[in-house]
Order: sequence, then C-alpha cells, then structure tokens
Amino acid sequence: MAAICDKRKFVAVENEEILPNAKRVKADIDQNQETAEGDFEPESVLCGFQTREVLKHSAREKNIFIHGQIDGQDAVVILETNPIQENSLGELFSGSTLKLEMKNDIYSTYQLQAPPHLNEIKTTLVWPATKKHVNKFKHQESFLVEETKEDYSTITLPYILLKRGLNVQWVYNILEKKEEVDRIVYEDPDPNLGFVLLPDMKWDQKNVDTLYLIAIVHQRDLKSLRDLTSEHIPLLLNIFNKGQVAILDRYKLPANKLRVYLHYQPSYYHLHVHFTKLDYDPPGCSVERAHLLANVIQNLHNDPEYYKTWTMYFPLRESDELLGKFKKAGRL
Ligand code: DD3
Repeated sequence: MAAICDKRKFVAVENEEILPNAKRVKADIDQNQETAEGDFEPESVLCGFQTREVLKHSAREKNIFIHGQIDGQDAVVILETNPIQENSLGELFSGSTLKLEMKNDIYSTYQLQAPPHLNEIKTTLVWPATKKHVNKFKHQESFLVEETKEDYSTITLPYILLKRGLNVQWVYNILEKKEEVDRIVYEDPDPNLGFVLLPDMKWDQKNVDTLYLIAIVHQRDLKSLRDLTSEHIPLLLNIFNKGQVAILDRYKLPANKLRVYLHYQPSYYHLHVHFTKLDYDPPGCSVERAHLLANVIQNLHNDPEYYKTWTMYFPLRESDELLGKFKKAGRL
C-alpha cells in the first residue's frame, strides 16, 4: 500500500502533475482547528484512508459513498465514475487495449483499458468530517414535514440560528475570493443585488449534459426562501437574468434549457439559486424540495409576504436533527 502511494507521489512529481481530480472540503466545524493538512500532499491524501462503512452505493449511478478515517479523523469519500466524453472517443479507440471477455458469432464483449487520463474517477473528500456529514450521505427514509409560519419561528428558525454560523464558511470563502476563484463563471459585485455564479461541486464541468451551477448572493442576512419578500424581487430578477445570460455565453445553453430554482429546506442557510440542465435530473429537483425561481418571483409579486406566511412542505431524513425538533414539538 505504502509502496504504491510513494510511487504515485513520485510519478506525479516527475510529471509535474500536481492536482488530481480530487476536491478537499474542509469540515466547516472547528475552523480554527489545526488539521493534519500539512502532512499530506493532495495527491496522496487517500493513501492512509481506513474504510469504516459503505454509506451508500449505486451500480446504476456508478458511485459509492464511504465513511472512513484519515489520520484518526473521520472522513467521507465519494467515488464516481465519469461519463464518457464524446470528444475523447478518438483517443479512446486509438490509445486503448482491449481484453476479450467473450465472442460468439458476430458478437463480442471486452474490457477496454483506457489511457490513465481517460480513466479518472471523480473523487470528493470531506475531511475532517462531522457526524452530520457522515449522516448526510447515508441512505435513509424521508418524511414529509408541514411547516406553518409558527413552526418556522418556533422550531426551524431557532435551529438555523444555532447551526448556521458553523457550516457556511465555504460560502464566505467563495464570496471573499479565498477559494474556487478560478471557477467563477460570472460575478455581479453589487452588495445588494450581486451574486457569484460558479459550478456546483457535484458537477465535473466537462459534460454540459449534467450542467449544475449555483448563484450565491453577496448579501449575508438571507438564509432561505423564508426570508424573501417583494423587496427582494430585484435581487431575484438580477440573478435570473444575468445568470441565464452568463450560462448562454459560456455553455451555449439558452434559458429554455435550464431549470432555475431554490431548495426549501436548503442544505446550507445562505441564499443561493440552482441552475441545472432541464434534461437532467439532479438530486433535489423534485416537487417537494425545488421552487422554480420564476414562480417564487410571481408569488412575491402577488403577495409580498408569501414565503413568510404560507405553510411550506418539505422532506426530511430520519437522522436529520431538524426532524427530531419537529417530532419533539409534536408536529410529526
Ligand atoms: C457540501 C453543500 C456543500 C459535503 C459536501 C458538500 N459547490 C459545497 C464546499 C464547497 C460546495 C458546493 C457540504 C461545499 Cl460533499 C458537505 O457543498 C463547495 N463548492 N456545493 C462548490 N462550488
């Protein structure tokens, strides 16, 4: 094991290839905590990964979510096979070796051994990870929650205020240009109407068929849909219009090919808008969680307090702390 790691490190240095297709997400909790970061080169951080449990795996989606430890600290690793790129077909055919599996009449199957750069696995690392991160990726049953205006103020809001500061550091890093600077697709720097548009971590940025971008607002006091009033229509229209133009410019996808929406509940309480390709079903785009931005704008137009006053419905998973709060309040 160590030998392979050492060799890989050596090869990587020799070829001056520094960053593999791996992403580091520092756990948002304990921002000041010294991690073992300095002891690991990015290309060998997974060498000492000790698997604890497979959280979820899907042959169909070709991914696996693993809970383990690195250097004694909890970690989550997500491995996902990349889709085959049309523009790599030439190289794939000319540069690969075929291993025959079976042949019968005019039919034959093979395992194709592709050149290493066409054989990469998208890898996402959360380390050090909290229990919450581990739970997030565990396969779990969902329950539909009904949240009245009163439930929001007595259950959800106190929960958000307690937890919020902890897990949006990565968002501030993006807004302050401390991380992911080179990934920004578009920015409107206006403190009130402005936002940063960039690829979501889930998207490999290669395949436009699975396009997934997020617009993160510069304003820091907007937690979710529940905070929006008609006052924010200019902000929402600005994101809608400029986001669509930026995506047309960069990816040649027109507005009628895009699904533009907000989540409620969101996975992080700093207002953001999702832009995904219409002919692609990413996680979280179903009716119980996604609210089309176009509809949000109209609802606010018709009723300035729509999202502050109406009952909202959303799914929560078994181990979600917020679900526990609803149960405790006798609301489930
Ligand atoms: C997250 C929701 C959050 C685990 C995981 C992801 N897009 C992000 C850090 C940087 C990012 C995202 C939380 C975290 Cl795997 C816990 O997502 C991110 N950068 N969605 C981008 N561009």
